[in-house]
Amino acid sequence: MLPILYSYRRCPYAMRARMALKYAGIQVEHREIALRSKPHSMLLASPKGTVPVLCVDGYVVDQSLDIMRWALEKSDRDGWIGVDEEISQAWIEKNDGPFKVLLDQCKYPNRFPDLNPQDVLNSAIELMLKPMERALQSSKYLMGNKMSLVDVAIFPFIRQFAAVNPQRFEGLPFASVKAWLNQHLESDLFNSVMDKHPTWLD
Ligand SMILES: N[C@@H](CCC(=O)N[C@@H](CS)C(=O)NCC(=O)O)C(=O)O
Repeated sequence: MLPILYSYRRCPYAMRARMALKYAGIQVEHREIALRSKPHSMLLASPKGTVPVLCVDGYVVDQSLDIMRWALEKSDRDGWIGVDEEISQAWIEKNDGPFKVLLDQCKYPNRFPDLNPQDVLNSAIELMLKPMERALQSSKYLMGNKMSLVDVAIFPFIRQFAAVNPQRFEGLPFASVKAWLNQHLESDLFNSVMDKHPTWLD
């Protein structure tokens, strides 16, 4: 029986999990969910109710990074996990923690009427975009000249950040980040995990 992946096409956490599974050559039964009406079978497996959720051989992996690592342990032909653990962790924690908070504040300014959108943007730039630009000026990827788990884990969030206001993003002085983002956006790997699936019904 194939592992089951509960996923949501536009969720950045699900995207990184799907990319790692695809890269590792792991076939899954894809169950596309509607966030407003989550399937009972998914909530039974993982009551916290977030995607992605991978159900495999009677156990459940319900954090996107754990799904990535699970996949890479099975197969990692280009060495996505052979990078410094501490530095990788620092990038990913910054992305998933404070940058994700700022990303949501950029995406939904109406939910944060007390915040000044320009201050939010500046904070996101200082926290993430500037350090990324510095790293990507000296190497093609965040952890060196080879793609790693870190690039794939962070890319879907930078994609969302750019999409909040594409014109504004284009105007930012981060040529290396833009080239890195475009490379991922145009990659076969990314495009192969963006197929549309009908919504799964239990
Ligand atoms: N820490 C989780 C976060 C996953 C997450 O927050 N996914 C969002 C979609 S992007 C979700 O399922 N939210 C539940 C909801 O909106 O009801 C992970 O890394 O897998």
